[in-house]
Amino acid sequence: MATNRTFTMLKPDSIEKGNIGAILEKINASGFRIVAMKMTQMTTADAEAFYAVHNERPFFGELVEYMTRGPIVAAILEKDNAVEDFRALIGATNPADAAEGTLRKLYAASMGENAVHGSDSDENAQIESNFHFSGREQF
Ligand code: FUP
Repeated sequence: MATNRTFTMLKPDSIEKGNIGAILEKINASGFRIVAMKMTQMTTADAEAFYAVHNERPFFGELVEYMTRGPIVAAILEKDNAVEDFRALIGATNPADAAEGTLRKLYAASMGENAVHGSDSDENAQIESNFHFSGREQF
């Protein structure tokens, strides 16, 4: 059964370009409620663990370097059908393939620096939320 929560990160390029406000506005305007949010910086070990599923891929080193080079904004979002609807809002992994109006079409420079993360399943939404929000921060 689909849950009503997903997890997102505004990636370092979004923070560097000053796009936090614009992206959060789109997220809110699309009907998502922010239930937890923080700015943080991932360590190399954090990024390697978060993206462990990709650790055999040729782009893994660049992905870890990118995700650790500056702060990110991590958030838990709530909406009916959150995972699927948020994936639709962010658009394809490669911004060149992303639909008009999607966050990656609007704000991402390339597949390697694609502005926003969105969980791809309810199970991963829970795992990723727990990864970034634990203890007193658990919502
Ligand atoms: P997505 O679910 O759309 O964020 O994409 P993936 O989980 O497949 O990939 C995670 C991240 O790895 C992407 F955001 C960008 C990076 N990546 C590449 O740099 N090259 C690729 O070929 C695939 C992914």
